[in-house]
Amino acid sequence: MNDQQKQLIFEQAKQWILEAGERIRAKMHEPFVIETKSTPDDLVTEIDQNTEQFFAKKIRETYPDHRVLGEEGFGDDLKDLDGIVWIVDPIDGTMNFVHQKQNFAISVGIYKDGIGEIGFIYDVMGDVLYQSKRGEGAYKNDHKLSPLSSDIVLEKSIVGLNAFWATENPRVDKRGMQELIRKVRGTRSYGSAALEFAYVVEGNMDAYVTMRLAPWDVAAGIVLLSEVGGITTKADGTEVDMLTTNSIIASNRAIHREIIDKHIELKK
Ligand code: 2AM
Ligand code: CA
Ligand code: CA
Repeated sequence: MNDQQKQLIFEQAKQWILEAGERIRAKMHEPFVIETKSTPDDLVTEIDQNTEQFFAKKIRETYPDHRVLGEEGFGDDLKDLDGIVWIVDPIDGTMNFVHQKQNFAISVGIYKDGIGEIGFIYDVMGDVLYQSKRGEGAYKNDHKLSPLSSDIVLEKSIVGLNAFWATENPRVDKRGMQELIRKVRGTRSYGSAALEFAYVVEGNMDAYVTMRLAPWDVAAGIVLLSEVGGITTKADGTEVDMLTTNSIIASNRAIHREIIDKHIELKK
């Protein structure tokens, strides 16, 4: 992908994302079918499915050699990340979409040979598009975001985390998480991993800590965050694997190591 091709793909993706957002806003106040997936709280609506189909169709028609990794199963069954792969979450924050009709996002990351080249997170109801190309910075709509401050300590940080991880759970020791909650200035939980990433990118939060996310939850956010000097790893500090689920610490570099070393004790 040379710079010109990257720019064309970027502009095309942006157009589809804005169009998909428009379609979601138009349909969301009419009745829609809600189903559950793995658990009674794991929701999917026909709008999630229609939106992913919209992207899969556009991508396949326009770029037959690109592949799609999507949450709702309309993409390809990927065994590797060779070539150009669009990693799409049509609605991130479906529970918010159903219950609140806000605080959900479209997340699109475009990777080449496993490297994140383009990242978009679109806050559909806020009409805010976070956008980035690798090496060219991150933007909130047309406003270029500043590099994250290096002058920050955990005691004065705001950290995004789901309260579930501070209760007894199979993945992480709850006491470490409780100490983290007590140490930081404040915690937040927005219910959309993509938006939590976006808030770290714009410096509204200093870290986002969670124990289980899928590739489509993080693909765009990782690209955006690295463009402001932030870092995303698994909760043990190792590299995120974009073909499977991961624990995630997405954070300002100044506090990343301290969160991992002092507060995260993974089980098994
Ligand atoms: P979703 O709305 O696309 O399902 C909620 O805290 C965040 O976690 C949302 O971004 C949600 O994405 C994601 N999420 C919910 N269930 C998940 C699961 N079983 N595995 C990975 N991510 C999940
Ligand atoms: Ca998601
Ligand atoms: Ca989703």
